Amino acid sequence: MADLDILIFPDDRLRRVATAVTDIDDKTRTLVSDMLDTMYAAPGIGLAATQVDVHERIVVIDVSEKGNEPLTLINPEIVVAEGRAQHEEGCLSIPGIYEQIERDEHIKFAAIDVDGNPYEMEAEGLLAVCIQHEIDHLDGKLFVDYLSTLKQRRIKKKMLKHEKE
Ligand code: GNR
Ligand code: NI
Repeated sequence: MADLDILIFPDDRLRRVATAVTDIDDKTRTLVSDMLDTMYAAPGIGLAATQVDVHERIVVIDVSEKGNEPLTLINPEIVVAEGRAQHEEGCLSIPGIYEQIERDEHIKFAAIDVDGNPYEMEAEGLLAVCIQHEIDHLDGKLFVDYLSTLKQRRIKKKMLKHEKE
């Protein structure tokens, strides 16, 4: 059971663009396992490798009520998107901040699982929101980037104030 440290906004390392995974080895499987432990312990419904300072395209998600349906997304890509919907989002890297964000409502995504098998899946609701939030992390983007510059400035100030405490 490994509990990894999560980077907190406005850490510059959250802005790095992650590189594609080329082979899934024991190191990858250990990282995925540690990321799942960290996500469940937080607790959160998703975690991108970027958040634990590993800049590879790896995401774990579990939006189930019981927290017993882990998904691993390696090199995830959205292949179809339809509609727009607003949802309240939070982020383990921006604790205490919750805002309404507009995203694609229905998506189809492609990814590779932890055994190296490619798969495609359709998603809507919270799962669709979470996948887009996590892929943004891999691209160095955060949900606060969609807010007004005024709100962004307030959030950054609040985070830096809490950091000093
Ligand atoms: O735990 C999380 N909850 C959440 C709620 C609404 C929209 C997105 C998320 S993801 C977040 C965990 C996290 O920061 N993942 O990067
Ligand atoms: Ni996040």
